[in-house]
Formats: sequence, C-alpha cells, structure tokens
Amino acid sequence: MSYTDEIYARVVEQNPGEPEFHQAVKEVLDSLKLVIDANEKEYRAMGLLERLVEPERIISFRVPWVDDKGQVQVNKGYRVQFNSAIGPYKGGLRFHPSVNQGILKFLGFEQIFKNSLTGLPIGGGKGGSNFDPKGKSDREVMAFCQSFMTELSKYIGADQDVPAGDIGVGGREIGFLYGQYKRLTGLYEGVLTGKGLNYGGSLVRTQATGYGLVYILDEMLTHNGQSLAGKTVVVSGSGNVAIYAVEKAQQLGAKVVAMSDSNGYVYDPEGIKLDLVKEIKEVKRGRIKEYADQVASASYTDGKGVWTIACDIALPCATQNELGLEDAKALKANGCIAVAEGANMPTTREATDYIQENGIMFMPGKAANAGGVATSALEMSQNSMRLSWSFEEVDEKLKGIMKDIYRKAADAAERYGVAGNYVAGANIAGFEKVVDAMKAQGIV
Ligand code: NDP
Ligand code: 2IT
Repeated sequence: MSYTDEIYARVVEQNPGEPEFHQAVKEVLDSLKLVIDANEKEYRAMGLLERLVEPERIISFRVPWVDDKGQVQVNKGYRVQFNSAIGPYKGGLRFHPSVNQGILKFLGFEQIFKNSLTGLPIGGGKGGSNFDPKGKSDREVMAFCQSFMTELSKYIGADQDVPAGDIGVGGREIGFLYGQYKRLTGLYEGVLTGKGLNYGGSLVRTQATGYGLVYILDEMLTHNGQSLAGKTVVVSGSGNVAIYAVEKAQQLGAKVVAMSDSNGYVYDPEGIKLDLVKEIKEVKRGRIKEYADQVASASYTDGKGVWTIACDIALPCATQNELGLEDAKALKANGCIAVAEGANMPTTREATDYIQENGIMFMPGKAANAGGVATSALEMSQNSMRLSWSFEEVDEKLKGIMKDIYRKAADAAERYGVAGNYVAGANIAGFEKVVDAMKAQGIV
C-alpha cells in the first residue's frame, strides 16, 4: 500500500464517526500522492503524514449559560489547535447545532493549507459550539459568549491562537467574546479578528472572504480567456461570505440571480437587490423568503434546489457538502463554466470529480475563500503595530494575496503535470510550505 493510502486507512480507523474529516484528509492525500511518492522514504522516516493528520491539541469543554426563562442550558465547546508549524493557530469559531469534533477537525485541517497559501505566518485551527444563535435574544447570545470565552481564554492569545468568525459568529459575537477575554485577562491585545472598527478591527475584514472569492474567480476566468462581466451567477447562502461575494460580483459587472438559506432559495431574473438582502439578513436577522415577499420579479422555493437555476458561474457560499453530484450535473447541463467555493468543502468529492472531468473550471475553498483569513492576518499585523490601514490599502493587499494564491495553485499544478487542476495545485502549494517548516523544527 502507498504511504498516502496507509495514512488514509489509519485516519478512518482511528477517527470513527468523523466522515467530514475523512473526506477532507482524503482529498488532500490524493492530491499529494505525486509529491509524497517522490520523497516517500524521508517522509516515512520522519512520520510526516502521521503528524500532519493528528491535531497538536484538542480542547473540549462545557459551556453552561442561563436563557431568558431562567433555565440553565449546557452546550459543548471546542478548539482544535491543528498545526502551528508556520504561525500561531488561526481559524474561525462556528456556532451551529451541527457542530461536533469531526466537523471542527475537517475545518482545522483545511485551514492549515489555506493559511499556508496566503503566504502569511498563521498556523491552522478551528473551534466552535453546537450552540444555535438563531432565535436567541442578544442577552442570551452574550451570556453564551461570555461562558464560552471564560473557558477558551485559558488556551488562546495574540501569539498563541487567534480565533475569528465563521457560521453563526459575526461582529456581534466577536464583540461579546472580546469583551469577556479582556475582562478575564486584563489584556487589550489582538486575540480575535473580525473585531469592530473602533476597537481594533480592520477595514475590509467584513467584506474580505466574499471579495477575495470574486478576485480569484476573476483571475481564473481571465487566465482561461473569459471574464466576469455580463455573466449570470448563482450564489448559495445569504450570510457574510455570500453577501460580499454578490456585492463584488455585481461591481465587476456580473448578474447575480439567486441566493439561498437553509430553508430555501430566491430567484430574481432581474438581478438580486443586495441592499434588501443586507436589510433582511444583517439587520433583521430574517429569512431569505422575505426577499420574494418584497420584490415583484422574485420567486421563492422551499428546499435545496438552488443549483437547478441556469447560470454561467456557481459560487457555493453556505456550508459543507451542499453541492452534490446531481447538482453538478444540473450545472453542466445548464452551461455553467466555473465553480468557486466560498464555503469550506461545499462540493462533495463526487461532484468535484464530475466538475473537473467535464471541463468546468473549479477553484477549491482552500484557495478561493482564503481572503477572509488573509485579511484577519492583516488585522493581526495592524494590531501589533498599533495602527490601522485605509480601506484602499487593505483591499489592494487582499487583491495581491488572491492573485498570488492563484499563481501558486496554477504553478504547482503545472509543475506536477496536472495544469488547470487547482485542487491539486492548492493542496500541493499549501503543503510544501508547511512541510518545510515541520522538517526544520524537528520531531514535535
Ligand atoms: P454565516 O453564518 O454568515 O452564513 C451562513 C449561510 O449559510 C446562511 O445563509 C445559512 O443559512 C447558510 N447555511 C448554514 N448552514 C447551512 C446548512 N446546513 N444548509 C443550508 N444552508 C446553510 O456564515 P459565513 O457566511 O461566515 O460562512 C459560510 C461558509 O463560508 C462556511 O462554510 C464557512 O466555513 C465559510 N467561510 C467563512 C469565512 C468567513 O470569513 N466568515 C472565511 C472562509 C470560509 P441559515 O441562516 O438558514 O442558517
Ligand atoms: O474558514 C475560514 O477561513 C474562516 N472562517 C476565517 C478564519 C479567520 O481566522 O479569519
């Protein structure tokens, strides 16, 4: 058995009940086969892959809090500190009822390679809770965040581990978490990113993941003789990543005709009115259905069918495994030419293979959504220097980083004889930097 197959079998055996983690590891190992085979003896001797797939540390804790009725609630809290070879652990916190250790291990594992691709000094981590912020009052969210941080604060720090947002964690939650960290430790430091602008946040961080997604999409289209202007785009989700992907796509001349949430999707052939989506989602914390109640040209459909809408470009920006084989076939049948992942692992393995085999350009999340964490690293730099850059300065840096990630993924794919396979290219390029740092630092 090859070294990579052996490690995959070991991961499945030793991490039962964690299918998303197995899936993420398999995709990376499959891409790395060529690189690993060429150095198999050396890598085996140093237990490289055994170390790479095992988190440095997982912290798991109880999060008790009191709801508005006076009832005590208890949630599970986690932080997966996966790999610190190239910098302090960095990665978001997810608050969603589906969160468990396996989901956070998949996300933390992906984060290692994504963070490496940004070229900035950040290791890989992820955390979160099975807490569901939906329908909770601001006071309940604050009570939960304060309890969560009371435990988490023991394990994080500006030079140690720097969490940020993800699903269910936005500006409101980061504010409550930051306040409690400061209260407990007495430190006013850059321990979280995605902070508000008047207490250490960076301009562009809110927009960064969505904007970065469209910057790298544009780069991929241009290198393949296409352009974004005039294209019809479908975006899934209507959260942070989706909203700012739509904003940038519209600015660059594309027409976005659909968005979704976990209940269903809206189709607006005249083009999504983003101000209304922002009002519904960012201000009222409502449902995407309300869009169709207010816009005559729009229709709402319950369920998952957003990928049946005809488009040139599909941007999955909601959650893992939301785009399956049947969806990929529908996209192909409707003439879709490109898919770029705003979410983490939104495309199943079968769908990814189908898309790549059928000549649709495909940019994987590790590369495509790295603009968020890259801008978080820029926030860390600004915090360390105790100054803040202008919107234009941060946006220019973000553009440069996304172009550089495109080039790294494209070059690595070409070097290994799989030109145009950005999945392989991103995994290989991300891996190369991490592995060099791990080799240099000995057996730790
Ligand atoms: P938000 O919480 O702001 O929005 C999430 C969106 O996805 C909502 O519209 C939500 O709908 C939908 N969604 C969530 N879970 C499901 C589900 N199980 N089925 C269908 N729809 C679902 O999160 P973000 O926009 O921040 O995150 C979206 C994705 O992007 C995630 O995969 C995240 O890991 C990834 N990402 C985020 C980054 C960031 O900077 N925020 C950076 C890089 C990647 P509903 O409201 O109904 O739950
Ligand atoms: O998946 C991700 O890259 C994020 N949720 C952002 C992480 C960060 O530290 O900004």
